[in-house]
Amino acid sequence: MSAPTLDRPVPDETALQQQFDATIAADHRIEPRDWMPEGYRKGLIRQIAQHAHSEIIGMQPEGDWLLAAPSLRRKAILLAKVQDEAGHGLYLYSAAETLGADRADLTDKLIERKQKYSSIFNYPTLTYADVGVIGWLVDGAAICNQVPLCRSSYGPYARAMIRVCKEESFHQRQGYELLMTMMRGTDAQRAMVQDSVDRWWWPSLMMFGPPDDDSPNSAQSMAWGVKRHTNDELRQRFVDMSVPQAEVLGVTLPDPELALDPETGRYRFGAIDWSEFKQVLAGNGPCNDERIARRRAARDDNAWVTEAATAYADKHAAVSA
Ligand code: FAQ
Repeated sequence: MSAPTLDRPVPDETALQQQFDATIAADHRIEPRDWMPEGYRKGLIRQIAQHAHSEIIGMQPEGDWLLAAPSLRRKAILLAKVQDEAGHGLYLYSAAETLGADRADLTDKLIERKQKYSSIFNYPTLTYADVGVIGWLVDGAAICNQVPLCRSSYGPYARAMIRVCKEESFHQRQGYELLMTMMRGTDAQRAMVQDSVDRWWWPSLMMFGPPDDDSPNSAQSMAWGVKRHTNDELRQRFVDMSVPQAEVLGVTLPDPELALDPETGRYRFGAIDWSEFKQVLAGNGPCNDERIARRRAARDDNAWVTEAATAYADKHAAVSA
């Protein structure tokens, strides 16, 4: 009698694909141990890496105000927010690693401009009102975009989004509270808030990505359950959410065409300048060079820390072997 074998038959690619399709159709999660099509893996690494890079580069515009915050309280709030963004970047890089990506390699691709980060972080923070407006509009847009990603089909990404969204909701409220305080202040402070809203409104709308008819990744990403809504759907949701908040704040959104459509109950808005978006993506925004240069310096100047930690870990491994 032959010995029992523990080997299980290896399913063929067609069976694996069918299993993957069935998991997606049932709205269950794909986990790192599961087979997945190469396009799904690559597409996720692309999106998660760009998201992680956005969080890390996104520390810079607000970080510029850490040494010039107007009070100890504002400094403590800002410091906590910027640290949260670093944490979000780390969860996201970890999620990308579960797909086989290497974090150092992703950082190199960012610095070599082979991978993107959100267009919004290529604009300068000129006044402290910008800190409030980033919290209100940029975190607000990020939440709108990311709450549906908590139901994304890839387990580690979806789970990371739950905590990220909770923290970003807090960021959005602190930004709005800062703006409320400034709006109750002097005429100069109110003017500062209005000027900031004027500069950040349109770039915030661009955060949602190109219009649906010019979004090469959307259809496949939605079929795989990575994205749950199109770019234009989420942009509209953000506009509908922000207009009443602007009214309560007492600021004017810089769009003369913004008007409630009584039939749909949604706000119509003016045309977005997609040529500006394309310029920023091509590396020609106001701060692209500065953002990348600072990230490059952080990698190069701190390389000795990685080397020392690696040497220490190797030494310990050798001793315990
Ligand atoms: N900026 O085909 P689609 C934050 C690229 S986190 C730059 O529509 P997709 C937190 C896109 O990658 C903000 N590039 O692409 C925070 C693609 O290029 P590729 C980041 C953009 O992926 C707050 C090409 O254009 N959030 O703010 C942008 O289906 C405050 C064609 O586009 C996320 O990443 C853009 N705005 O849809 C931190 C959320 N839009 O990759 C600090 C997750 C598009 O083929 C302070 N990501 N592109 O070379 C997503 O939901 C999606 O990736 C979209 C784009 C919606 C961004």
